[in-house]
Amino acid sequence: MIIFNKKLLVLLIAILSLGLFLAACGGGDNEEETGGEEANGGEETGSEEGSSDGEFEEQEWRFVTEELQGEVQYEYAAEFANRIEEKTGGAITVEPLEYGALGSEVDQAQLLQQGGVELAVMSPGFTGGQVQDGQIFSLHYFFPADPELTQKVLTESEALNTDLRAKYEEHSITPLSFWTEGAMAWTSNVGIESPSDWEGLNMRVQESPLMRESYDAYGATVQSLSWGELYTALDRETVDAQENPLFFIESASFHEVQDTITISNHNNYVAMTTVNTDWFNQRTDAEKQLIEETVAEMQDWVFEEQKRQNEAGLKAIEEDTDNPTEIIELTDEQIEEFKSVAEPVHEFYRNEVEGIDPDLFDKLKGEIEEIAGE
Ligand code: 6CS
Repeated sequence: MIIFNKKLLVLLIAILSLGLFLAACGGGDNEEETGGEEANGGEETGSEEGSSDGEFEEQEWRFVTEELQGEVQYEYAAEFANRIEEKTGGAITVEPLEYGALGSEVDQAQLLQQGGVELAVMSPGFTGGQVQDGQIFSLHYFFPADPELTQKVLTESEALNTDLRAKYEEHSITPLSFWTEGAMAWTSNVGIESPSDWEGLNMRVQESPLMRESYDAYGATVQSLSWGELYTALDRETVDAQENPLFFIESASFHEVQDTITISNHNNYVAMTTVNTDWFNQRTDAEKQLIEETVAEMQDWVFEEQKRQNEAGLKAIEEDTDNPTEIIELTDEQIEEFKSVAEPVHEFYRNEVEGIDPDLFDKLKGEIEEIAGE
């Protein structure tokens, strides 16, 4: 009797131990709850935990920018990272990367296209040779001079957010939004006040054939460079002039090696929030919605950020007595003179440049007229 009881006790202990062991190993049910590997586009997360309600798998995205910490693009990526982390309870983290971490602007664009990074802030000027229609942002006096109206066009335009987006997607780049970093100004040592002042100047441009055309019309020669090489080129006078928003002229110290800044209102700087197309298409519906909704919310945020930075940039240049810079504001008559040279380039672009979609041009022109005339 006693022997039987002992055997029973040993058996019970064995059954209990097995139960405890299975409970400790039991990951099968959890996997079903979190959606497993498949819901994460096939990526190993290294963890089964997600957001507090299990909606998002743990993952990390890399967000490369063309600017340094403190500048508009980098601060945009940092703000996007904060919002994503907060909305997903820390399940998704985003690493903002500054210019240079992964090469030049052209290298970064290629990296996004190959899926080496998930997100990038990209200036259309660096893929102008690939996505011909993206060159539309290089036309002078085409978008409204007022950055607020330009931001409205960039946010609302169907020609840009649907038609141009599709053109970029043929090259594995999905632009989720277009936004301005503010009005661009020209810097030089000669003081540009009329188109003829450009004659003989060597202008720095990005990788866009149309930028060449715009400056060629004024009589300048052009040279493509990454902005990281521009300070030295201006200092050594291998390049004579460049264009950028005021915050960037100040933070890259271009005003130190240039005598004048012309407030020309010829164009607003445009940047795009982009994602690798395949990567984005593989996201879950909840992830896509999270990204799109955050990008949409940030249109107003980035507009205020560039405004603040451009105002501070101008003030810093004016107060930099060690590096005095003459600031020339073009009069309405002077602007009309520039327009008379720049506007024929719009038609040349529409009708002559290979690979340009004239319908996209016409549609965007109509949308601009509608918004500017409101
Ligand atoms: O001039 C450029 O190329 C740089 N300018 C700005 C405002 N942002 C990044 C870009 O690479």
